[in-house]
Amino acid sequence: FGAALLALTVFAQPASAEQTTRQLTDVIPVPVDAKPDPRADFRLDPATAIVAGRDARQVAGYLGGLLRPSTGYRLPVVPFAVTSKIELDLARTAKVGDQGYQLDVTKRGVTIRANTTDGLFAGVQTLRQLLPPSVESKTVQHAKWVVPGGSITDYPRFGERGAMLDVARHFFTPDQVKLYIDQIAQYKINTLHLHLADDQGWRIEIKSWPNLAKYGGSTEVGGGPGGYYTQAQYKDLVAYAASRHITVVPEIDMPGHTNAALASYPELNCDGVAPPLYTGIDVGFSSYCVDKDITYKFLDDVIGELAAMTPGKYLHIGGDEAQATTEADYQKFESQVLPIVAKHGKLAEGWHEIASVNPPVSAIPQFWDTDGQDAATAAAAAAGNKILMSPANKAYLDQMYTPDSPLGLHWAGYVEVKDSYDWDPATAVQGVGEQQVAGVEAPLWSETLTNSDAIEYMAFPRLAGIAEIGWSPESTHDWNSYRERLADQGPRWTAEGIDFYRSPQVDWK
Ligand code: TNX
Repeated sequence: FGAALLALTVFAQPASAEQTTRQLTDVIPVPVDAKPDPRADFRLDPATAIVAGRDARQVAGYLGGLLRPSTGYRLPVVPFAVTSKIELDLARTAKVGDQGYQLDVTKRGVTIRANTTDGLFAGVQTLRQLLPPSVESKTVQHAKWVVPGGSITDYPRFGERGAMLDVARHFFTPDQVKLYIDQIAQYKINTLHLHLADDQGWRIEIKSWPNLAKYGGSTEVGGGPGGYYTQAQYKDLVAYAASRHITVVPEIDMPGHTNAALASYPELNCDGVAPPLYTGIDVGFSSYCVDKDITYKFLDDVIGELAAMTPGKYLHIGGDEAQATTEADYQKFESQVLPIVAKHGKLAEGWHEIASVNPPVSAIPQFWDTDGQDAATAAAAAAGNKILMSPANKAYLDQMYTPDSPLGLHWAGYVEVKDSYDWDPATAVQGVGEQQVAGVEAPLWSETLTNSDAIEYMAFPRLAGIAEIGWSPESTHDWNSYRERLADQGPRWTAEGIDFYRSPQVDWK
């Protein structure tokens, strides 16, 4: 009897994750609504085609590119119905808004419907996670490519789910940024905030002020060679992000965090003397010269060139940690800069300090502090401004996980996987409720990060949690469910080559 029981126990274990059909809810971010139908599983086969009309062809091409390497199937994109299909249907779809989708799986195929191509793309990310993890492999795998039967209706809680990459403290090449774009897109992140200028480096070519990039971009933290994006490279990055349905928000930090610019042009300094380039990691020591006209001529040129090559609505003007600028000067400075942003047809985003200058109602302060309160941010929310949520002790991807983390800073505390998941954007900041929240963003500062492995180690798993908080309804929030779904992502990340942190809080598969 004992032996029989033992045998039973052994047989009750699934042989491997690959052989079990996945559940319709085994997805991050967890969908709004899922109705499984176990009799309706669909299995991809060599004859499966991707059906898409003209408007959906870009997403179809992306989907084919994802599935072909591991399945080895041809997966042609065709305009008409076939027997075994994944269909992308851009059609009026009730309830899912402009970013959501409806996904239906029957024995004959998968249909994703959405009102927009953004919605179709989001649905594709869900489909991808419904397939076995080895679908992420870059070489042909022998697996049963089964998609669990049923229907999903899904749409985001907040419009903006962002990731920020600091390319100023350490420079990352266009290919490194593209890799990160591909990685964040799978969690329905729709905004990439690029921190393009700080004390240690200026990373974007400005044709009217060429020394910014050439000299101001010539180093980085630790004294490495730095680098910058030419305007052509930046436009290519913006287009690449757009192909992943991600909007780029470029940031030029000011009036502080400006040593690289001040070092490049002596006339931007109050005393007319350029400071040396800076390769340390202190903050709060630099400021533009608020009383000089040239400061605003300079910023008009910079913002003008940046606006002209940025299709998104928002430019980020920093505004944080201006300890080297007096409060009166800060007010004066921002009251001149905000109209320059508007003059070039853009709306302003800024760190939450900009809430103190009575910004236009269209401006978005980004809350980054750890104590959940800031009177000016609450006042801006009361005045109708939307607030972007990045509380550092929850959402900062550069903070160490534990005292043993080999990378990262820890001024905001240690941020383990559970910490980064356990918060609610609608109660994170006093006086800022659900309706005033623009969304969430996970910033990745790069003082201690020099390559893609380091980016991956800090972003994964935490980015997935921030993405779920920004997308899934508050009613689905549940650490135990989340940590099980997160465990499922491990084999996917391994197949993708993502070097993630294997937190002991998760029973990795
Ligand atoms: C604070 S929070 C900063 C950055 C640093 C970061 C390091 C904020 C808006 N500014 O300048 O890189 O801490 O964690």
